[in-house]
Amino acid sequence: MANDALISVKTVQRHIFERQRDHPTATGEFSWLLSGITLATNIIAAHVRRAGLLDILGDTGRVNVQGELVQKLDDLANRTIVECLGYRESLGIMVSEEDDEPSIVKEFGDRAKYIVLFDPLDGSSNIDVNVSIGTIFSILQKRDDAPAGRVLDHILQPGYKQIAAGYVIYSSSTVFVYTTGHGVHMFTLDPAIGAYRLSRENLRMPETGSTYSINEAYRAQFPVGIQKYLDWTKTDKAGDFSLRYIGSLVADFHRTLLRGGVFLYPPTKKAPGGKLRLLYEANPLAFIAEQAGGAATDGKQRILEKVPTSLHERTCLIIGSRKEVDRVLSFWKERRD
Ligand code: AFP
Repeated sequence: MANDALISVKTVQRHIFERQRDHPTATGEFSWLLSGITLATNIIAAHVRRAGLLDILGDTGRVNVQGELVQKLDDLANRTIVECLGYRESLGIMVSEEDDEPSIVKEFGDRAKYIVLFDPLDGSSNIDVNVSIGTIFSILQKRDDAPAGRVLDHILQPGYKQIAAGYVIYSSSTVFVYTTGHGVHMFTLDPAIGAYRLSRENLRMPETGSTYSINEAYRAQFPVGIQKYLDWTKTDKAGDFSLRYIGSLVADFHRTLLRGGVFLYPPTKKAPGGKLRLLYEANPLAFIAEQAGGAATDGKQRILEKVPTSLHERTCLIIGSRKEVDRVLSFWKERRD
């Protein structure tokens, strides 16, 4: 029994390494970069677990580029990721949701060819109240057709160009989910050995689901079509729909990935173009959703086809089970006002 348990240990590092063997031209640099992300999130998880015991709750007093008060844990997570990735040879640029400007780690060269974009701690307003939070990341490769010095040309690529994306949710357990475009794989941090162990390979999102996730307090500000969808979820025809909203995108998405249903952040009067960040939130989660058989749109176009025009661009987001996303769109198309 004890031996069986040992034999079944498949860590995220081993998984990445085995996948790399399917690509004979792979140099291992990309795997090394991904392992930097798992190391950083492992460190962040350790701090999150002890947050109430250390002086890391509350805010730093600083306001970030998004106009939000930076929480101490936001800051710590940001610095941890920068520290763990910064010295990896294959990394050229890091872009954090927390920082105004991208940080150029080194000039692009044969080895430094990757760009990592991340939201170090998603759901900051939940930190101090012990509700699930997460880290989201997206990896791009430098463009061959753009001059190395034109940093933004390399960063502002549509989401379908991502070569990997993933997230970690710090919750009842710490879970790591990633894709490199060959399915979605899920790992759970085993605190006893400090490593992420495989929980589910080739995860599929249910085609449909009866949970909708939205901040319904903004209802009066939503387009009429979205309000009509919300009305429909409460009818006999819809059946037994449930509303679940955590307010940390990672957590709301993770539930949707496993159970099906739909997450919506439509336009509001306050944020007519949507609230969520295209590069650090919508793109990586859209990549994962599609790889798991789900869908993601801003209401007009597939998220992965949006061409970003600025670093901190925001977007509307409807993401989840394909059939439920289509249903929302059919309501919204009828009444866009
Ligand atoms: P915070 O990081 O400020 O908590 O924002 C979290 C978030 O970007 C995303 O994780 C949530 O889905 C969304 O905002 C919640 O927004 P509302 O508070 O407007 O519902």
